[in-house]
Amino acid sequence: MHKQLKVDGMSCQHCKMSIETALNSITGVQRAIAFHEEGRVEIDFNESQIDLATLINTIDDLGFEVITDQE
Ligand SMILES: [Cu+2]
Repeated sequence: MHKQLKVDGMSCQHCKMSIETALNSITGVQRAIAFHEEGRVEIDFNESQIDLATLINTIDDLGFEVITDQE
């Protein structure tokens, strides 16, 4: 499944890397890319291994805010 999330609070390359590192270390995440200048995170993941709420919580726990869940 592919999801695009709007994420507030990413200000630099470090923010981008911390989100990408955290998401890509989760079992079931195939690929996560953060675009800090656009405030956007793209995630490809296997729904049978991980759910979207967990991925959103992971981003929130890093101190960023997920604004919308675009279907
Ligand atoms: Cu930063």
